[in-house]
Amino acid sequence: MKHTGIIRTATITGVAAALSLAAIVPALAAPSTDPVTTVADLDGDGELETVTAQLTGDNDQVISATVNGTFTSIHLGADSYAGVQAPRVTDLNGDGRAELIVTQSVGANTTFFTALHYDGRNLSQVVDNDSKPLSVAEGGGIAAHLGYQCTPLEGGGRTFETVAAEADDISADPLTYSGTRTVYTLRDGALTTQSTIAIDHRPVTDPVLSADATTCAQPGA
Ligand SMILES: [Ca+2]
Ligand SMILES: [Ca+2]
Repeated sequence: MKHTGIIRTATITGVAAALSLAAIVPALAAPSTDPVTTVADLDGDGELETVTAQLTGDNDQVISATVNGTFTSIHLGADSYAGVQAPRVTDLNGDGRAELIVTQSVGANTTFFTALHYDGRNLSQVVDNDSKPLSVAEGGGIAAHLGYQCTPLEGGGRTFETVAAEADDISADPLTYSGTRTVYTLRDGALTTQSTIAIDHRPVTDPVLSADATTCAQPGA
């Protein structure tokens, strides 16, 4: 009898394990649609606003905030499989008003982002030199070196810099990368290229490949 009792217990444990596995699998296939939040000073008045990101549909998210009592929101592409992440709170030009770096797609090695700015009334996408919404990549694994960084300007403000380089030979030791570092200034939500620096067979330790995203953080946010 005792022996049977042990088997029964083991079977029940096995069923419970199977059930909990079954509960995890659908959660991966359909990420939570619960909102995620962060805080940012969107209008630069010293008061933090709550910023919310929520998955609203197939590969669609809405980013929203209330600034001085006025609600603003914008729909952006999202990665339904990965779910939404709270936007990164940055100040890409150092003017005291936050820009939001928003995750749009998540790959095995590389994540793609776009950026939002607050124009005094609405959230809108930061655009590049060609008036196209900014898309910036981070990561790249070994085959590529991708990211962004901000650099303080003498006299105030910051430049926003993107790095996009590919490994010259992924079997080389040390690895070297070639590509481009692009230096931008941001004004009224539009980026202007200040310089384009060629990266030519440089090791990842070279400052020209530096891509420390934390340098773009909004102080105090
Ligand atoms: Ca504010
Ligand atoms: Ca700013």
